[in-house]
Amino acid sequence: MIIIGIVTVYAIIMTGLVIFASSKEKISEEPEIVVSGDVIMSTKSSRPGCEETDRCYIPSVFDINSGNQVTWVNEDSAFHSVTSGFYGEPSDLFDSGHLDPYESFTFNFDEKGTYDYFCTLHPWMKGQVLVG
Ligand SMILES: [Cu+2]
Repeated sequence: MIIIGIVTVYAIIMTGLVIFASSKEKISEEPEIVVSGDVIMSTKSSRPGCEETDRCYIPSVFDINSGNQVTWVNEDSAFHSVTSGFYGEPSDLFDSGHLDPYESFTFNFDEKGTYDYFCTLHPWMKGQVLVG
């Protein structure tokens, strides 16, 4: 009886250690998932309110020289898009489609100008790329 008890306790401890070790592994892998980008779709941008603090797309205005590209990364847990134009009036220059969490989208800007964009899912999300 005592032996069975000891074996059971040992099994429970080992199971706990395995779970602990695998959870630690996941934490150490996390930074590799994060893609670096120029503009971030922030957490909580899927709810209205981020526009009040200018934290839907961060930064909401991005300056580049013509011929360069911009990469957007969705760091939120919800879908987002990067779509040229304004909500209800897309300009058809670029459209990322729905970006999954940690998915990114890159577009090359060859001509100077001001490029407005928005998220097709969240009308309050707006940004601009200024190409000089
Ligand atoms: Cu969105």
